[in-house]
Amino acid sequence: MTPNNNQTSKTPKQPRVALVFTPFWDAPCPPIGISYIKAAIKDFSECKVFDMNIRHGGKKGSLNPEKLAKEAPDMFRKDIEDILAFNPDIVGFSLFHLNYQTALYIMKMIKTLRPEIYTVIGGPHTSYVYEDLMKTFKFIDFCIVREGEDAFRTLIESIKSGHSIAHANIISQRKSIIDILVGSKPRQNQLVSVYPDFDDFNLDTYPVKMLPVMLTKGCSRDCNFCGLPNVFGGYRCRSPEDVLQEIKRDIKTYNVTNFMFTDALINSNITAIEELCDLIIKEGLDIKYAGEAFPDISAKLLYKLHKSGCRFLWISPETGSQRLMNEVFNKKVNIDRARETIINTSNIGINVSTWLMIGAPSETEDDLNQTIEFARSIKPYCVELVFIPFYIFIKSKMFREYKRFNIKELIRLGPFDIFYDYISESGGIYPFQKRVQLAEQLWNEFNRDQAFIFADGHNQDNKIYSYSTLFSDAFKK
Ligand code: B12
Ligand code: SF4
Repeated sequence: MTPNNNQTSKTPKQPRVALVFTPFWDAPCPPIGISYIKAAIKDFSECKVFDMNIRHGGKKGSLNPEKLAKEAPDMFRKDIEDILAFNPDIVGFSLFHLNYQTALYIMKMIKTLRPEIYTVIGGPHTSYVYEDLMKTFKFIDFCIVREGEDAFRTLIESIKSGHSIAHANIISQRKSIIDILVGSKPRQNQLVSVYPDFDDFNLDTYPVKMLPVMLTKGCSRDCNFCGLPNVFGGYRCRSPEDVLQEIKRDIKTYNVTNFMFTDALINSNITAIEELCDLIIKEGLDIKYAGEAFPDISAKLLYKLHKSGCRFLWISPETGSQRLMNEVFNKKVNIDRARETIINTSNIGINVSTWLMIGAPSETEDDLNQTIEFARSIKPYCVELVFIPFYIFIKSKMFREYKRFNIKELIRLGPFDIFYDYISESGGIYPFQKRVQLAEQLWNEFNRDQAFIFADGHNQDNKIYSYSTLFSDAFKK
């Protein structure tokens, strides 16, 4: 391993790894992804997590690329100094749609100032667009796609030893170290889990004192508009007992009683979630938690969820049109059942946020009216109704097989974006900006005093969208 320039007298026995989460992300609590990565490598590295996002106030300062180029040097100088002061051998970045631009800027600066440091990218945005990122940015040494625990360990071993170790999730521009990367080694549901490590976060600085936790990984469904099944795949469910132990650890170690389940769907495995609720109730844990649920929840499960502390659920059928649901979305939701679920959930005392998509391919005025009608029928039962302009998500079934959905052409919204506009042979609302306007109009009609979720940073009234307040309100009850 090449020693750092300013390590004059001693070379550390362990590689020093900085894990960085950059702005601007509307994060109510610490990120779980890099916390898992830290847990996976801390036995053989000196690892420190830098949550720059919270330091810069989450989404508050959201920047477009032009503003970023102008303001970044001053804005991020101190962050870069802090990362370099840690004297890392490797710096890993967690890339999401909302923060990849700042990550690229900071990585480039680090590489310019200290070329010997290895730069690594991981996270969902990496997994979706790594081909473009690796082709374009030579300052990225390694890219880790999908789950990073095993792959990042392997990479550190390789860097340490200077030998190539094959792993299907690692992509390299440093061919001298790793040239052939083959063989898949997905992380399996293990009996003894490694719990995420939150030691480097000051939990009192987050909008809600809350920790993320998860029961399942990947998604059990296969919606046509979603990239997740194709990219992350490998749906697994942890043992409810293991999740309970992690929650108890969090209560004891971090003095936290609020949790956010980061599962794609908290109720994808009914037996497991019921068992977890039973365990929480039996242990008498006084916790409150939030999550995302498939829009079909039985009365029995709702009762258990509420009794065990669930106070907030995203429940999103995506549309009010059964035709769109069946022919285009394939989320396999019955709209009437979804309405009933939302009403029952609210009535039992769990806050509901529902997200609906506007302007899917082939969407007619009649479909749109059904979605608006659906929204009206559930409005009294939702703490917010979010209208999302429809886009084609990279690597989704709709993206890969677009002709099957009567789409003539896909138009990328930005160079490294995951979202595409489309030109359809059979209707839909075009172009994308029109869908944004429509979504904003509906948002303003239906919502409380919050800026539209798609507004870039502050809107003209200096308001900003933040779902953090939804949690703090929900957890009071
Ligand atoms: C919970 C969730 C939400 C919640 C809360 C998110 C939050 N801000 O905390 C809500 C519902 C609000 C939400 C909203 C949105 N979300 Co969301 N969400 C998720 C979900 C279901 C879980 C995320 C999670 O915590 N996963 C568990 C952790 C362990 O996984 P992970 O972070 O990916 O980390 C692993 C790997 O990525 C990798 N890794 C991560 N970082 C690093 C770093 C290094 C160095 C290495 C080596 C590896 C590595 O290893 C980790 C461990 O295995 C994911 C889907 C999913 N199942 O992952 C989507 C997901 C993150 N969301 C996504 C999107 C697009 C959105 C929205 C923009 C949707 C929209 N249309 O508006 C909004 C953004 C809203 C906002 N302002 O934040 C996309 C992101 C795609 C991208 N390119 O970034 C995802 C991946 C879903 C998808 N469709 O594929 N989301
Ligand atoms: S949209 Fe949600 S339920 Fe459908 S595949 Fe994606 S993560 Fe799963």
